Amino acid sequence: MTESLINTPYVQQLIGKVAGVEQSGGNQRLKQIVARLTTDMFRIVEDFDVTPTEFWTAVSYISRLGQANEVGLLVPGLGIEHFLDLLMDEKERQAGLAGGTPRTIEGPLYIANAPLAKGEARLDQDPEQGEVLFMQGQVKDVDGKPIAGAIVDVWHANTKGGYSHFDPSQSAYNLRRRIETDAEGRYRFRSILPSGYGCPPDGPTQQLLAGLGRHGRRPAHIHFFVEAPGCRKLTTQINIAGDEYLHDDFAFATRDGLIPDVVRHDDPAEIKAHGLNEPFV
Ligand code: MBD
Ligand code: FE
Repeated sequence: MTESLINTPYVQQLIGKVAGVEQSGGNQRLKQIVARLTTDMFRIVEDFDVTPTEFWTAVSYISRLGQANEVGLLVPGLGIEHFLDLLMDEKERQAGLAGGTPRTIEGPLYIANAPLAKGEARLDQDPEQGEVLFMQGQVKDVDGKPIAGAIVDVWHANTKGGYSHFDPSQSAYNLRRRIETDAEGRYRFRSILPSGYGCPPDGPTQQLLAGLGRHGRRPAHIHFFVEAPGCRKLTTQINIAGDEYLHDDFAFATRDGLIPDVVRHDDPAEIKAHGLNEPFV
């Protein structure tokens, strides 16, 4: 086994130059991270004896990932978003701030500024037939006190697993709303039951996953941000029980406490009695 080139004075100096270590300008933290990143990249090339062909294949892959706007899609597939959640859980635990609804990843498909409603909303605005879904809940602080005026920002896919603003067949903000909780901290919405998401089959994310022998599927889920003045922001999701990918999510977002019971009603009159029957205008 030959000595690593990385430890030679010349390569150490090279890494320092790459990261601007001796330059007075710039950002110290950025320099530290770039130096580490450079070292780790050099290490991979050396340890795996990466050939120039392999190297340029990787460069081309990263370019295509960006061109396809799939960087934010590969990231959860590599488990990094979930790992950030684990780190934040641990930090909160150490600070004595644990408790409440578990967090889970945001993903790449959030759009800000969805229509704002008070207390309740209907999310489905396109003429799509789907199983009618009602969800209701109460926003409480970690001591169990209801929070009036909290914002529940909810977004989810349609019955084909597509999200408005990314799927051109849907109208703007379809299946996306912000709901302000009422005096008792309650919110309620009507929508359609989403289907699971699948990575674009011809895209670079799916290509890498296939190379790992993995699929790019997510179980049916609904995303939430919950925010209130003076409180930490909660980013979470619920999963729809019964989905075949419930515990086999390519983005690793399924967590205990985020799989509510889904109660099915067959009688249309009973569904109608839940209200929110007016189509969105
Ligand atoms: C999604 O709908 C999603 O929530 C994540 C995390 C990744 C891809 C699609
Ligand atoms: Fe999603």
